[in-house]
Amino acid sequence: MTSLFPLLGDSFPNIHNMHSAPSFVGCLQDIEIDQIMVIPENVSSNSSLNVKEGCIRKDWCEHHPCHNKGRCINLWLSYQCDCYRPYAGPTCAAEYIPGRFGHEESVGYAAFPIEGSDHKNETISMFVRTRKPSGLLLSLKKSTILLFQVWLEGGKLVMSSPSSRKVFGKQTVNDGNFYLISLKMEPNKTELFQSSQNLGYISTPILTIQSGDIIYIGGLPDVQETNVSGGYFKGCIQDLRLSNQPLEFFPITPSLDSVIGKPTFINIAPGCAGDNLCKSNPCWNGGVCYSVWDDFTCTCPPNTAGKACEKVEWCELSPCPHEARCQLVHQGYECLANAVFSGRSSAIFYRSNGKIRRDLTHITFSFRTRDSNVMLLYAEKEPEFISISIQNTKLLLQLQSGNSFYTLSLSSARAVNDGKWHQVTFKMTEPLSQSSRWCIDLDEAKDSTTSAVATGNLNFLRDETDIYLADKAFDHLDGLRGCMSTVDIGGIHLSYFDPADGYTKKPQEEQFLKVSANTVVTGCMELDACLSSPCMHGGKCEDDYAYYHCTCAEGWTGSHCEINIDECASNPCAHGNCSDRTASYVCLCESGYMGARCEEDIDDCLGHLCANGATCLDGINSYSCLCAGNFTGRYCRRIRLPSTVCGNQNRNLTCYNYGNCTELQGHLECLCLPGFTGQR
Ligand SMILES: [Ca+2]
Ligand SMILES: [Ca+2]
Repeated sequence: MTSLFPLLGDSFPNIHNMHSAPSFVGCLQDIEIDQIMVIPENVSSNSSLNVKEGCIRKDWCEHHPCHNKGRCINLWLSYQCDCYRPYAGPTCAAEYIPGRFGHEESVGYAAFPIEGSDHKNETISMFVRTRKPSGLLLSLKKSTILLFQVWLEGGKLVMSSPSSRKVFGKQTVNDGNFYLISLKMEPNKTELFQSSQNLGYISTPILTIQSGDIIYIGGLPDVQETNVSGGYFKGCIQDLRLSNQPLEFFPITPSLDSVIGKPTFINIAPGCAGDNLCKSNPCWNGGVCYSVWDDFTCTCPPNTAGKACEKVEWCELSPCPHEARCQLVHQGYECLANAVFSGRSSAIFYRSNGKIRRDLTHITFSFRTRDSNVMLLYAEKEPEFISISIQNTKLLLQLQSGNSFYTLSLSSARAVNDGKWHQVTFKMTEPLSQSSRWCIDLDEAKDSTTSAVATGNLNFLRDETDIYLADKAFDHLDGLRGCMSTVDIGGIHLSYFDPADGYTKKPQEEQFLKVSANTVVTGCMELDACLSSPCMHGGKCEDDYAYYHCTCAEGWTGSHCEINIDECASNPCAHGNCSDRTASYVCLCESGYMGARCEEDIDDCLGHLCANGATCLDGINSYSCLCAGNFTGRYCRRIRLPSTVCGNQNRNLTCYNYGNCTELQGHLECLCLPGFTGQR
C-alpha cells in the first residue's frame, strides 16, 4: 500500500451521507501514514471530499450576522450565534413569544409535566413582567405535594417550601419592567436569583425532578390554593427554561427530544400587550388618560394632582370672597370667615342639602361676646334638639338625641363673656357608638368637662332641620352681639357665604346650605382691639367686634384721640392773645384789660392824680382829669383864666377874669368885672 487515500476512497464512497459523526473541520499538516507522507498532490480527487490545499480561514463573523447583540463564534465553515435571552434562532433574530397572563381581568396558568429520567441540578429561569404586587409565579408539585414555590408579595419575590422559612427579595419588581428570575436546584438547597443577584436559598431535601412532576406557572388549577400564594399572576412571562430546555407557550423553535410532556395552557395570550386601563376613564377632573403597559397616566389640568388628577387644589382657584379664608375639606373646599352679629334680627339658619351621610358626632366653633345670656346655636327636630347658649356667663350645651330620654346638659366651668375669643368643641367621647357621653373642650382643653349621662349623635341635623345661628328666631331674647367663626358640624361647615354669591360652586357632596337670605357681616376682628390701648391721651376704648371706638378725654379729638383740640379757634380772648392748652386756653391781655378773656377794662382812675376837685375819667390803660373851676392842665393843677395879683411876697391875692386886685389898708380884695362874682 503506497497510499491510504485510495483505500479511504474505496472504504467511504458515500462519506457525505454519513451522519453518525461529524467530519473533521480544520487543517491537518504533516500527515504520515506507514511512514509515507500524505500531501494534497498525491491524493486523487475521487478519494477526497472537501479537502483543499492550504489553511485559509474565513472570518464568518466579519459582517456581524448575529442579531440582538448575540455573540458571533467563528467556525471554519460557518459561524454560530450565542444569543442573549430571550432571543433565539441561528442569528438570534427570533424571540421567544411571551405568555400573557391575566389579560383584561382573566385568570390563567400554565402546567408543564416533566417526562423522561430524573433531573438533578436543574435551573428553572424566566423573564417576569408585571405591575401587580402579588401573584403566584412558579409552583413545583409532585402529584399533589408541593415541593416549593415562588410568588410576589408586596412587589417582592418570595420563595418557600412547606418545610422551610421564606426567602424574600429586597427590591420590588412590579414596575412593569422585565426581570430575569432563576431557581438553581442543588442537592440540598434551592437558590433564588434576580438577574445575577443571589437573594438567598431554602434548604430542601435532595431534590430531583422526576417524570410526572408538574411545573405550574402563574397559578394553580385550584383557585383557593392559588389565592394563598398571592393569587393568579397578571403580567407576562417570557423565555421560561428548565436548564437549557425552553418551555414555550407559543413555540418558535422545533421541539427537541423533549423532557416535557404536553403542556396545559389556560387563558394565556401570545405577546405582552397591556390592558387598556384608559377604557374605564380613570382620570378625574378633565385629566387626559394615556395608556402605558398595564397601567395609565393622566395629564392633569392645572390645580389638580394625584395619579388620577383626583386631588384638586381648590384653594389655588381662589374660590372664596376676599374676606374669607379658603380651606380644603373632603372632596372640596370651604370659605371660612368670622361673622359679626349685632343683636336682634341678625339670626341666620341652615339646612342639610340632604346628601350628608357621615355621622355627626362633634361641633366646633369660636366666638367672642360680652353677652351673659344669649343663644349661639339652636336646632330642633322633635323630640331631638341641640341648644348651645351662654347662660349666666357660662357656655351651656343642651342636647337630646337618639333614643335617650335624658336631656344632656353640659356647662363650662369658666365664664366666657369677657369679649375675648373662645374656641369650643363639643364631641362624643365614643363617636362610633350609637349613644355616648359628650364632653366640652374649651380653649384647648383649659376647660374640659364630660357629661354624666349619654345621648346620641347629631344625625338629626342631616334631615330637614333648621339650624339657627346667633339667635333662636322664635324667642323674645335679643340675639348675639359679638362674633362667631364658621361653625363646623362633623367636619361640614355652616358657611356665611351664599351659594349664589357668584363664586365657584363647592364640589363636595355633603353640605349645609344657608337658607336665610340675609347677608352676614363678616370681618370680626381676631383680637379685642382695645387690648393694645389704641386710644391716646386718656381716651376710653370700646370694642365693637368689627371695629373699635375711642371716647376721648376733654380737649382731645381724632379716631385715636391723637389731636389736641384748639380751644383758641373761637377767638375767646376779647382784648388779648390766645394761647392753647389741654382742654383750655390762656389769654394774654392787652394793656388796660383784665379778666380770663381780657374782657374787662381796668379802672385806671384808681389812685389817680387829678387835683383841685377834678373828676377822673377812665380810659384804656389811661385816664383823664375833668378839671373843676378855673383849673386846667393834665391833672388840673394850673389856673386856666387871666389874672392879676396884688400884695407882697408874704401875702397876696390872685383875681381871675380880669378882676382888679386892690389893696386898701392892708386888706386885699378883688373888684370883679361886671358879670363875675366871688371873692376872687
Ligand atoms: Ca387745646
Ligand atoms: Ca381802663
